[in-house]
Amino acid sequence: MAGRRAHLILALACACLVAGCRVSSSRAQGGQAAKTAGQPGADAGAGQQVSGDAVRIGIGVAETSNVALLGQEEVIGARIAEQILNEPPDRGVNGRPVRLLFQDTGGDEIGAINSFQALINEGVVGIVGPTLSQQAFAADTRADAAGVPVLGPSNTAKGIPQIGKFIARVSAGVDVVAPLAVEQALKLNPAIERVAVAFAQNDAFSASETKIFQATVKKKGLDLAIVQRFQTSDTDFTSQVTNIVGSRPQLVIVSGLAADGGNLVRQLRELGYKGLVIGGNGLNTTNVMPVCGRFCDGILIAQAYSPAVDNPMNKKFVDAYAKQTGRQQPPQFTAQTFAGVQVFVDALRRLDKTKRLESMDLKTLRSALNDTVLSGTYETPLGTIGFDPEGEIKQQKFYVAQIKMEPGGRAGRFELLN
Ligand code: 1QQ
Repeated sequence: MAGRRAHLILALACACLVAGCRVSSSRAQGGQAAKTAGQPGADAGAGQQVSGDAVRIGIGVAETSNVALLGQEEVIGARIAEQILNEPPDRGVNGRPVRLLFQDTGGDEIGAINSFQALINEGVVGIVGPTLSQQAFAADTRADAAGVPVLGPSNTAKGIPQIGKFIARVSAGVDVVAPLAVEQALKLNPAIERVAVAFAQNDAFSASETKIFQATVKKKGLDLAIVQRFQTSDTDFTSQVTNIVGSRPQLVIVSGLAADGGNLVRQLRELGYKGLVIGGNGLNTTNVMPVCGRFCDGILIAQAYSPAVDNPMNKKFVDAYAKQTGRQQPPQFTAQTFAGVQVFVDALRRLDKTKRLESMDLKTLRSALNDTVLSGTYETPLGTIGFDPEGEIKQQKFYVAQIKMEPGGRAGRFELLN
């Protein structure tokens, strides 16, 4: 025991020398600090000892910018996970506390790259992030090159797990989720024949999701009447909604992010469109409600999470979410980010039982953690999940929700239809 303690003290001293002893910080040094610290290379973490103190996991999501409409829900999920996973009986990783380091990516690729770089330089064992696929295609390659495992909490575009060996996701891809919304729309209105589609052409997720929507429309034998493009920075959709209404659709499908997508739906309704609307994953937040107000009512959105999932971890998660926010139903992005942190912590617990964490240098630990993550099965708020060898999530159940706005159009909720 004394020998082990001496080993821990030595390990902690080494970690302090290398990492500047910033274990007590919950916010990594980003921006300029990350740039001057240099880009982590393939030998990142080599020879760097894992300290006997907290295990650090990085959270690199959009806390600011328009994308924070989505990213803020992820921060809440991560914080709830940190709290629950540090409780008895497991108290973090078999008694060693788990500490999350947050790094705001903002809404673009540069922000995501800098934030990932900062987290890697701070010595995190793995990263949950970024918010957008558009950011993941840029930042994940850096983490992969440095041998740092990444779990994408909300990266649903085609090709994310294939970025590299260290990249996996807890966010099911557009190919499995998006078609469910079309099927639900056809249940609500079997007379649908003509469909209009709009998508943000400057966003990787939206471009990927619309391909799936368009293929589904054709597969169902429907008429793809018109395809309209926009930018996530657009606020005026007059030309697109005029063209859409002119094509006389009975269903409009929007793939964009919350601000642009919400505005497009509002302008579409203002122009008099009365048919069904499907919103893609970028509209999958109650933060879209202040954007489209009463016009959000009725939007169909496929879901990778249901608050009704019946397992002990989801019950704890839903309770903690209600206590922290006063709201009853955690949103999908909150649940997925919780699941990302949980997967890392569950995998670390298993790994630590076969090979003590402090016996490995950081590079070895990151690599062993990646292998352990991919080989496990996890009871999460998303249900039972696992991964294929490429890091694609294996998840059993998906859902479709419809937005119900209150009469004043100020507040609303997602009502699950299945
Ligand atoms: C992606 C997404 C976003 C809309 C989630 C926030 O699914 O970028 O892949």
